[in-house]
Amino acid sequence: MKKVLVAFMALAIAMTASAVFAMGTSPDKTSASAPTAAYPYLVDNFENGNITENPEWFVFDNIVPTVVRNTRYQDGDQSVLKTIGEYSLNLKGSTSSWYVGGIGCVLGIDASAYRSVEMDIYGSGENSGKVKIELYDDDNGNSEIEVNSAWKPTADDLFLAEVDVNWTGWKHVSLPLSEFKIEGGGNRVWDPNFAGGSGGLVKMQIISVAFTESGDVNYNLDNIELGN
Ligand SMILES: [Ca+2]
Ligand SMILES: [Ca+2]
Ligand SMILES: [Ca+2]
Ligand SMILES: [Ca+2]
Repeated sequence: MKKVLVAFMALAIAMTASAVFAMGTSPDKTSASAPTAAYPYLVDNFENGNITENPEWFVFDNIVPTVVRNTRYQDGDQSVLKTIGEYSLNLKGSTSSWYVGGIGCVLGIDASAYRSVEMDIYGSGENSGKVKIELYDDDNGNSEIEVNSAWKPTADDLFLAEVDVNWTGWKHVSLPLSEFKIEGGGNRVWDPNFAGGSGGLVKMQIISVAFTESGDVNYNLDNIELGN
């Protein structure tokens, strides 16, 4: 029995060592791709004026995403106003059953170094909407997220945070990953690296839900980033 335990511990140590080694040698291609970001990884600042490239966002259900000029959105935190550039993303939609719809993008990055999701949100008042941030961490090494009929991952982790947008104007929101809720059927550990053929942080989704069963959402997003 003792021998088995020792062998197991040796294996565990070897696995830990190889994981550390894999992390240490993984290429850091993320810092170069975010030249103007205040945080290490820029997902989107919408300055290219569209949601179809860098990154390409997919849209589902009843949310209407529109890249808009920020000249119409000047209220709120003045320090945020200095960072939003020319464009942001307006998300608008209606529902009769809470959920409106969402947007998402494929990332496929080793996100191990990041500790937070950062974004600027422009609220349109007390009932702007509930924003759900979803991060999908591949755990079965196939760079894909297999889901069940309730859209929950069956072999990978889903990390989830929510923000109630109940204000007017711009506000910076910082969401520590340590406070994200874990769902799905992965290993329940934030390990979005390329070990074992994993696709790392495979995708991000941003879902809109109304504050009332029958109602609208209306808010803007800008400078969506991963922070450390
Ligand atoms: Ca912008
Ligand atoms: Ca993983
Ligand atoms: Ca997977
Ligand atoms: Ca995981």
